[in-house]
Amino acid sequence: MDKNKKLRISIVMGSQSDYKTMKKSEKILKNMAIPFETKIVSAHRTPQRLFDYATKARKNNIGVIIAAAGGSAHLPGMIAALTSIPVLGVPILSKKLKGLDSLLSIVQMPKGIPVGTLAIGEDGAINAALLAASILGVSNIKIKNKIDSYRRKQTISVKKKPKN
Ligand code: RP5
Repeated sequence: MDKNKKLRISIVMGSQSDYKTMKKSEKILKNMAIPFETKIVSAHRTPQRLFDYATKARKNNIGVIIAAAGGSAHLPGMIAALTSIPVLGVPILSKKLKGLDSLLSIVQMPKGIPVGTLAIGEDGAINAALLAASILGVSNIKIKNKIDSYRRKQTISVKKKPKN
């Protein structure tokens, strides 16, 4: 890692088909002008790409990894096994089991190699981006301020009474 360079967030997903969900992570980070990259890396279809990606992530100034996968979703856990950069897992809404398979695969990591797991689908993608930004915000005041501002706007947007 180059100490003079700002840390980026890496969004990685198992398939092109995950991108419609993971665009939601990108949107949050774009709106906050937080630097990120987006990649497709499949744990079972491109294992060598997975190894290269995870082992070079720190050198590539990645501060947090958002890893999305569906079905037997081993991508986040495999990345976490290869790097100590924090990994946030997003379970993709799968066709057959509605993402329950993805959720359980990601959340049930055995002790020793943690993966922070978010909600299934788009809510998870949005929250993963917000959480990744919050993590970088611990040591980056500009990012912390962006998160605070996002929350203030969200609070203001909630009406006191429901509309008819
Ligand atoms: C996983 O298999 C991917 O993360 C994706 O959610 C799921 C289905 O992949 P495709 O068949 O759409 O490529 O590896």
